[in-house]
Amino acid sequence: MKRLVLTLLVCAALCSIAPSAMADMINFNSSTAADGTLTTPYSWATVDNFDSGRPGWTYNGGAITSGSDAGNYAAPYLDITQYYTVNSPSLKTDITATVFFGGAEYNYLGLYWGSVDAYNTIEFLNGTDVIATYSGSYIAPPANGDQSSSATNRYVNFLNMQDFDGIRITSTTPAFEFDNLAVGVVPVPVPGAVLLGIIGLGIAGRKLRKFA
Ligand SMILES: [Ca+2]
Ligand SMILES: [Ca+2]
Repeated sequence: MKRLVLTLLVCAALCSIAPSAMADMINFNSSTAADGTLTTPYSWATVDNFDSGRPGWTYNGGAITSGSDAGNYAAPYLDITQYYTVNSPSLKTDITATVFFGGAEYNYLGLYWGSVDAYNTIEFLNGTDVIATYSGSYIAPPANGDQSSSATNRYVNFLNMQDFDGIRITSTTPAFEFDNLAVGVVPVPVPGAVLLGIIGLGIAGRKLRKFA
């Protein structure tokens, strides 16, 4: 009985850790979309592929394009579909663009980030507050903008972020290109399932000790 009480206390402590208190996490996992591009591996995320069935978010400052134009924009590696570009002079885009996700708050963002450059930056916004900033050189050092390297053309996932409702994309030199922008809320484990798992481990441990 003492052991069960202890187990319940441990579970209560674990279950009380809010996702927002966890350190943010970045990974480069991806799946392949029907159009052949790298996209989010998470089925619970909503994706804008800049081609069809778009979610209707609010974009300002950049432009949708496809293909490449030297010195202005370059398609993410092997991406023959439409994507979004920021600071591409021939398209008259701004140095900075914003995306707002319809008023909802999320803690996950993913994007197929093409030709990552040291001068590319993503800021996570909540209203007018900047809650996190990541540079290209942090994500894919040395972030030299190589247009065909898998190191500088990768799907990037930001998980368990502080809640955000928009992002600001900056590229002080051409350009910041991305496709398959995704947002979502990271699912949290169901406390009951966690409790059952811990109790199950305890029972299994007792059985193993009996045979030891
Ligand atoms: Ca696309
Ligand atoms: Ca680039």
